[in-house]
Amino acid sequence: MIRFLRRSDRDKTARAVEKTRSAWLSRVTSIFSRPRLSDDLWDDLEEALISADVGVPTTQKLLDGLRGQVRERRLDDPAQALDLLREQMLRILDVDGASDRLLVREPPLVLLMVGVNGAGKTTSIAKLAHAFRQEGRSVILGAADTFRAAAIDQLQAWGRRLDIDVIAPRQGADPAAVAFDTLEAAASRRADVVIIDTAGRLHTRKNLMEELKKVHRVVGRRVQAESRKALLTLDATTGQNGLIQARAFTEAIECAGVFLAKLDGTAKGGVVLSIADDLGLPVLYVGTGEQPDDVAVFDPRGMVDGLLGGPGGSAA
Ligand SMILES: Nc1nc2c(ncn2[C@@H]2O[C@H](COP(=O)(O)OP(=O)(O)OP(=O)(O)O)[C@@H](O)[C@H]2O)c(=O)[nH]1
Ligand SMILES: [Mg+2]
Repeated sequence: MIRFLRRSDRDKTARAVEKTRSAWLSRVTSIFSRPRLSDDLWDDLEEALISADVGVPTTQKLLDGLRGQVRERRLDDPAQALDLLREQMLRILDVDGASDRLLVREPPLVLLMVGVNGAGKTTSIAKLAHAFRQEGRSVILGAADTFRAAAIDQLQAWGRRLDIDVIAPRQGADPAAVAFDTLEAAASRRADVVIIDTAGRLHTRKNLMEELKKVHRVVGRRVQAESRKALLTLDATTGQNGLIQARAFTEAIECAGVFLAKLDGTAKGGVVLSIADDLGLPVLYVGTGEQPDDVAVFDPRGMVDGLLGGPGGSAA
């Protein structure tokens, strides 16, 4: 089995939630530095979690788990409760089999990038391509966003900048045809990784979602199931709204995991917990800026440390 991008980036993941941390940490610190556990403390924690876009169901789950353990172990020390919160968050983020989602028996790994308009698909593809290349893999990109000429140009510009081949649509080609051409080219060049860009689409546009399924089927006919993965790109700054859109995508096609873009730009990084818990999808990568290096292989512990401060002590 081959694992692409082996090393998870603990520090980089932690730094990606810097904005959330700075908006949040003083609040969490003051909650957990109180002398004892009280109803007030739970209420304030609930509010703090929701303000960071953890979402109501996931917040409830965290609080219920936490209170249960505090009762069971007869704890009264808020610092111990903070450690338990850390554990609960880790448990939620460790989605079953997350680290195996991108294992393939033999190359190529074929990624189909999907998501709503402007989520960050094309930029994230460039980042992944760059990271795969740095690991010594050959990469080929398919510009299956045939709606806008500018979209093809955008991917081609990345290709030139990073020295990566981009398969562009022939005159009048539809997205499925581009996907097909890209896979042909990948086979003849023996590429290790293929990434197919798609047009952003609102989850409510039925015909566009049907088109996406068609692209997915075309890939499915040429690539065995275990080697093709759809990655859902979500814009972290859209918080809980993004989740509603995400659900429509996961219902249309099976997604292996999430590329959470623009985590650097939001104080609502708690949304990662909802993605794991509500969608049941692992966050595999996070976007940390607009440059090719601004990507981290998601590390759950880095995320929790980033949100709550390092382990075994105060949140400060
Ligand atoms: N700060 C920050 N900006 C990002 C990140 N990822 C993408 N962007 C920016 O978000 C904007 C949209 O990115 P695109 O990659 O074009 O998004 P897209 O999903 O391909 O958009 P469509 O093709 O129009 O659907 C661009 O300005 C990117 O530079 C990120 O991780 N951090
Ligand atoms: Mg795009």
